[in-house]
Amino acid sequence: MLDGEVVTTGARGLNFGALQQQLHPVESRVRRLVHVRIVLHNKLRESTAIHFHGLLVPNDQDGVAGLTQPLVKPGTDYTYEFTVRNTGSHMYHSHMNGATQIPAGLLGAFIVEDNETPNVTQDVVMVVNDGPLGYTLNGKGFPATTPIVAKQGDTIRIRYMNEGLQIHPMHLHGTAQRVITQDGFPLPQPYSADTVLVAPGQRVDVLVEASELGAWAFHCHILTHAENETGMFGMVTALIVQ
Ligand SMILES: [Cu+2]
Repeated sequence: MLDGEVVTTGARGLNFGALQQQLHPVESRVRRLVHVRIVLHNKLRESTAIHFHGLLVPNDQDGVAGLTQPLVKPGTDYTYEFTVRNTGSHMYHSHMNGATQIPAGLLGAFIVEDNETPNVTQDVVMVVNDGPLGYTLNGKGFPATTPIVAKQGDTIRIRYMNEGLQIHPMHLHGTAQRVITQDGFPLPQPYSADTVLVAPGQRVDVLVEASELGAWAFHCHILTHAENETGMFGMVTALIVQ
């Protein structure tokens, strides 16, 4: 387990959380053509770097330690600077010892708003992850996960982001999920499904109409990530329609 922290701060409300305090993703929302400057302060006991996953950046800002930049050593700082060019649901995460650092929480959502965003009542990021914290949704396993609470008739956008090492088919009971974008690209033909597969590195955006009253189970359907002999755990939450 990592026991340090990475804190970065930048313009436009970008705040990357301290690892120990914030093992849930921090969300940053910006618009296209905004210029961002992000300073990584490495307070870990090992080297790190930040990759902006899905964003179009100059090569030397791509954050790949050992290829596009030196490792950011413990106790040192590193500054990233680029203009945000493409819209969509993107992510940022470590690109150094990633299989350990990313499941431990060195990650977040980096959402670039688009002018054609569908009108929704709620816009929810759901980071799915697996690693030292177990099987998690936004850094928590059931029953500590946060349910989505909606009023009947609401439309909810859910932005799945898989930061883990395994695939996770996310199954919602009671109503369909309308798949509208993948990896920030609008689908030419949106489609409906009740189980949406999210592979490592992928972002998949869906719209859900809260049409049916009740507390609906919402979980990964690889059931070893969700249920055992004592009940539900891990990648389980609920959609509560009131
Ligand atoms: Cu799963």
